[in-house]
Amino acid sequence: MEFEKRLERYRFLIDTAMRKYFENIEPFAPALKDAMVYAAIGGKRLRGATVLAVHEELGGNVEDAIGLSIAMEMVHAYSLVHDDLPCMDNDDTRRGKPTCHRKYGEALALLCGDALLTAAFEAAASSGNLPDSRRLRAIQILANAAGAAGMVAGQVLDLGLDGDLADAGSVARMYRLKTGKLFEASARMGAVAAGAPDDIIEAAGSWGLYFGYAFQIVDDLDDMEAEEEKTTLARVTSCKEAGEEAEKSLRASLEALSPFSAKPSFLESLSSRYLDLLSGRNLQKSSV
Ligand code: GRG
Repeated sequence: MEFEKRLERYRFLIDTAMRKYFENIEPFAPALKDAMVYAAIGGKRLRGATVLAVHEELGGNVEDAIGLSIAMEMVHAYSLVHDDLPCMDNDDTRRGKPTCHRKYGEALALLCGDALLTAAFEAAASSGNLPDSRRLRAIQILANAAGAAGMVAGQVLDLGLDGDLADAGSVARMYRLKTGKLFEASARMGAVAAGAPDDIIEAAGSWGLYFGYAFQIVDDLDDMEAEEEKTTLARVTSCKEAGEEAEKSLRASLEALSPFSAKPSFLESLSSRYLDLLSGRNLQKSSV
């Protein structure tokens, strides 16, 4: 199946499973439930789709990995809600609509992020017909990548709370933690859920880290004018060098797939799409 059709199918499966999860939340605090749906429904679903695609390409059944996939998207949604708060990036819009705190107020947005983060682990632990050992390993991967060894550490560095981002190396490290780690975890979780051998799990993770790093650079290049005060690789070096760095990383992501006997076509296509974006042949990010 071609890339667009697969991504559309994964998005549908993720949105359906996510809505089902939210329908079953006890109605103790309807405003919280509303905010969670508002924050978590939408987006490109690239991380959740990566979980499903890797799982499926390694012979797994998507139904068994859907809980892990929505867990990944809930963690991502929580990170966006908190990232947008006045104490962090103080953004007014997200996914083409007012940010969660603009719509629901700061306190409820903060709690919505907390609830999405915890919901993620409930979803990961509960659904699908996976052997417990695989599920447990996937949950460990998610927790590790989301927390102090991954995304949260990256956010601390990005906010300048632990030293300067004065050189390209420190910005690159921050990008890998903040954005790369969730893509790495997505690919690893899909492989773990499918019962893949360690070299394939590592190869999938390596693709994710290279891809996620490039994804962040491309996103920053897109937002250069909108986010004038942010420290980005392009500002520490130049747009040209940042673009070259993203291209190098995308090519490395493709090479990382060599241990797979049948190349995972979804991951290959995703890397290729971003190479196209960079080369200016297809500048519409929304088309990915
Ligand atoms: C608050 C703990 C905490 C972490 C926040 C990832 C992150 C860390 C913040 C996001 C800031 C941001 C906008 C970074 C640019 C790259 C990026 C991760 C964009 C958002 O991801 P997409 O484009 O979003 O996949 P959609 O809306 O499509 O899901």
